[in-house]
Amino acid sequence: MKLLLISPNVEFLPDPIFPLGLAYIAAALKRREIDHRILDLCFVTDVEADISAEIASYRPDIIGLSLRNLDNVSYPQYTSYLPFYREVMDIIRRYSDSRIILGGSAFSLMPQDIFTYLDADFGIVGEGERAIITLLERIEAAQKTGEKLEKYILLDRDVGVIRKLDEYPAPDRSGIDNDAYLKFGGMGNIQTKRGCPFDCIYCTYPIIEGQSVRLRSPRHVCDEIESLIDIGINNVFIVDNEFNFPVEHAQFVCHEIIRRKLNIKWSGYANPKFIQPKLVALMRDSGCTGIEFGSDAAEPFMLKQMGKAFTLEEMNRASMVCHRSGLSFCHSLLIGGPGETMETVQRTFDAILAMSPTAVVCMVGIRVFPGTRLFEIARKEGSIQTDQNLLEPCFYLSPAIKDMILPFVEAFSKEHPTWIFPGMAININRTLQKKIRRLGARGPLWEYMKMGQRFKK
Ligand code: B12
Ligand code: SF4
Repeated sequence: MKLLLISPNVEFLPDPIFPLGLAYIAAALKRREIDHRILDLCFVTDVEADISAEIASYRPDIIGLSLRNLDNVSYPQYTSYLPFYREVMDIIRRYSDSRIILGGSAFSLMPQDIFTYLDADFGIVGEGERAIITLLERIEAAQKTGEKLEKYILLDRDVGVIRKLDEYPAPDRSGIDNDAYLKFGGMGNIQTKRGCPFDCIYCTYPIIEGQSVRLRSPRHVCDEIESLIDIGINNVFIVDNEFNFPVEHAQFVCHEIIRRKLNIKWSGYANPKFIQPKLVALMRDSGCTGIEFGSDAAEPFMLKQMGKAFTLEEMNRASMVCHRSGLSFCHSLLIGGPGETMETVQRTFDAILAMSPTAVVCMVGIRVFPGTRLFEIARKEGSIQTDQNLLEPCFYLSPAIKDMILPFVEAFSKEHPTWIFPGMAININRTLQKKIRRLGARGPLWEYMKMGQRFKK
């Protein structure tokens, strides 16, 4: 059986992102010696020509599509990627009668709706390494008996989550243009664990990866880093939901990087609650150039409303620890949650300014996803209907700030050039990104906000 894996993620902001999920699927197929190829559409100029050529030369039996993003979760400048995915599906159908499998984080968020919208044959919810093998075995068995397999979606609970991540191979990055991601995206990526046990009201990460934390051993993580260095990738984003939880795991990974003297620079997400001077020193010494706190707010009432497990004091302390150890840090904010007022916004902005971060990434309005507590709140308040199609843009924005927040942010941003507002294209756009990357700058763009300002001037 021949499988063509396609990555249709062509989003370039904040950076083009290496399709890590697809590389994990490729590794699982390779281990089973299943014939497969990868077609990454990110840097392709003529999508139809590339898809049709690949289908003509490879003649796949099955095509797998990795749907990473559903939309840009940004308000008011919202972009849905679904119409492009639909275009890709139409092109595939025009040139091939292969059956099509959907997977990826976007698919896992609203599987039934996306399955219907794209009219696929099969879908896999959740992590795909084990599930893809199960599905291919079923397809093969049906082919042998001549049974016609109906369209269906394989749920994560059908195959169970992978408890021991080390038992699965590291991502297979061959077949993907790693150099292009380093050049245009500034970094590669790596995962050291899966799952998040916290319960922030809007967050989809525990839905996608589950709530139980499953760790890779530092040995496996560092073996993978070594293989990245071998192919010239010397800067990575650690895609874990929160790198510094559990603290011991983070420490072990840093220790192993230091012990092996791996020449790698890295960045990732962190939780202010688990920031300790000893850990931050280890992070810095192992090559960390910057961390991004998923803070959302900086005001006691709103932190509670958003379901955050840390306090304003812990945010202040974490910021101080970063300053003292010379580590760049960024706070990302989500403005407009339940109960937000212009007073709470002002208090959050004032508190963040006092923490003096390297940069701030601020979203206004919160994309609502099914399965989250915010979805239930919005439904109870009547701001979304039970049968509403959530593939369409749907943002929660507290009624008390709805009419005032955008002009307020616009004015505020003029005085604060290191604050990025992606939903309003303030202090981030393709031109600025290209200029920064052209200088060979690696790592997340927010680390270069000061340089970006010089370009703007
Ligand atoms: C790290 C991260 C980032 C980093 C990436 C840094 C980097 N260099 O890698 C940054 C901050 C840059 C980022 C940016 C964005 N992100 Co982001 N990001 C994540 C995060 C936390 C992890 C993604 C990851 O790498 N996971 C690890 C890989 C291995 O998992 P995976 O891709 O899900 O793959 C598994 C399965 O899905 C499945 N699978 C994958 N492909 C396939 C294919 C087939 C055929 C099958 C069967 C299975 C399968 O198997 C894989 C292995 O188990 C996720 C949230 C999450 N926890 O998933 C959000 C997430 C993917 N991001 C999201 C979004 C929206 C964005 C942005 C659009 C936000 C913005 N406006 O800037 C941009 C888009 C950037 C781009 N060019 O694509 C959304 C996407 C869904 C949605 N809501 O649309 C997510 C899910 C978060 C959310 N808000 O819900 N992101
Ligand atoms: S925001 Fe961070 S801590 Fe909260 S649930 Fe999501 S991943 Fe977990």
